[in-house]
Amino acid sequence: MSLQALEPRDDDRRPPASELLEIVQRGLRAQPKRLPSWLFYDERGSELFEQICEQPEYYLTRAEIALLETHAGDIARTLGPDVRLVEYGSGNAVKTRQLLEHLAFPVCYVPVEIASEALAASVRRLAERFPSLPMQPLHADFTRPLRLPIPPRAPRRTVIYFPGSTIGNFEQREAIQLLRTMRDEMGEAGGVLIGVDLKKDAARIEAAYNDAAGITAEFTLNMLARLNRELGSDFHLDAYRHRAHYNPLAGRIETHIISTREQKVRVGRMLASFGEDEAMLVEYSCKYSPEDFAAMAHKAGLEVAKVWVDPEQLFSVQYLVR
Ligand code: AVJ
Repeated sequence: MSLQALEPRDDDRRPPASELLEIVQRGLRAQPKRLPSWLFYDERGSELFEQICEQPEYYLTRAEIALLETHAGDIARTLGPDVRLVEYGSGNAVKTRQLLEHLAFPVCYVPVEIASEALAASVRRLAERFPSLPMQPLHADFTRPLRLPIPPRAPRRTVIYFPGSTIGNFEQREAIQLLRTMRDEMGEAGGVLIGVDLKKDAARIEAAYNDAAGITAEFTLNMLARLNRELGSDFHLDAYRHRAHYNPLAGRIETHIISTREQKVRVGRMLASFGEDEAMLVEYSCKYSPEDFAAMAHKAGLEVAKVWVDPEQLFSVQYLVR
């Protein structure tokens, strides 16, 4: 089973508890145990993720925002006028605003998000700043083929915006699959504007996923709190801990939940056993060299037209075309 094989679901199109139950039971039965990373993002988890972005060690968000700021003009010129901007995932307020501010005559903005509360919130925020920009929120799972709404006027191109290095949460095969889906959605003249975290000193990467304030650890363990709340399971939160290590061969952070003692957990009718120090995989965050990423994009039928990198070479924003 792969981490993303299980479709993300949200809080209102929440799978019937029985479906969530099945997903979790399957993950606990797997050897080694693993749960999909989208389970992090309930309301509390989304809140904690926003706090992660403000931690001094978590360089990703700051680096990406700085890149967008520094290269806003160049990025806007590269995309050209009359763009239909389709964002995968709920609009990150700051990044999306920055981008939209610099685009020439954007045709419309289409946020694609499976959590309808987050979707509505991001549209509300952006509508204040861009009152005359048509918005066509799409309540959907972007890992599946979309039915994009008919734009209010013909765009010169459709640009898929996928910031935040969320692509890193997908294993190679799934990432290629997702890039292929984007290629299909954007059409012949379209492009993909994507945030990609770069390979770098392992200590720097590990620190980003082990912040001193312990926010990431809380974010990780919130997954178990969520399951207790939604499934009535009885994970003992104080008998598990967060562990995030960089695997240099695979080029990714591997986040596990570690059982600190031998214990059992009841999840529905299932009784699962954890050994002392047993690790359950909950997230990959893949890091790429520019060459790695270009090769992967190529496998999806996309070429890198332009890359923007900060002076410290922490992060990249890349523009992909057919
Ligand atoms: C939202 C997937 C980009 O992998 O860096 C942050 C999620 N997990 N800290 C990432 C996350 C732990 C984040 N992404």
